[in-house]
Amino acid sequence: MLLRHSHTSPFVRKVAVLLHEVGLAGRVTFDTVDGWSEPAPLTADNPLSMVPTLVLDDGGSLYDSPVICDYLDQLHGGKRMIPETGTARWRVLREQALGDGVLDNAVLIFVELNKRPEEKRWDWWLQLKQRAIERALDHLENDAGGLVGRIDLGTISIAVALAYLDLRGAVGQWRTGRPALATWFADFAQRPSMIATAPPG
Ligand SMILES: N[C@@H](CCC(=O)N[C@@H](CS)C(=O)NCC(=O)O)C(=O)O
Repeated sequence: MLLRHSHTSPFVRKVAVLLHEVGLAGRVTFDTVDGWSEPAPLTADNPLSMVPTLVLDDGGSLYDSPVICDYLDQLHGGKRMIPETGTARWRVLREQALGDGVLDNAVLIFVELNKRPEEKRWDWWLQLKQRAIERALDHLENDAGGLVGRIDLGTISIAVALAYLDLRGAVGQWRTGRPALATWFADFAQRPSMIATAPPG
């Protein structure tokens, strides 16, 4: 399998952490692309020109990151990263949605601050996105006890989202006032899967 990726994409990192956790990292080769420049090999596999995009051995492709993670989770014989049934399944999928939602908002903030000309910056939009992230973080602080000791797609998604906030500084000091979440993340960030997938530099 070939993963079309970029080094800083947090959605790619979610897939990469899962690959390490389930022991499939050696099955995937990586092709570095810039989705923003719409390269032909990427748009051929994913008309949305987004990473991650997974190219399968039969030439087919899968996107986006939740679909790729679901596919990969069915390729190994170990403990499922997405529980198959019950309340645990819906908790994990909801946590993935929350982590991905934080990332969607953080990426939009990054675009507003780094790609849009400064004179066209829209403060109302920026603050709307920042408030969504702040509310998600407050929710996670209240729920942090339920994250402890778990390795699944829910906790992976949340950890990757928090790491991206550190990388881009989308909402400043997110740890302030959220000690339980900060402590949980400090521990999760030490996992070999997180260390192996850290963005360069
Ligand atoms: N929902 C998608 C989001 C992926 C995404 O936003 N990827 C960004 C990089 S972080 C991208 O490829 N952007 C290029 C573009 O929008 O043209 C997923 O979960 O995979």
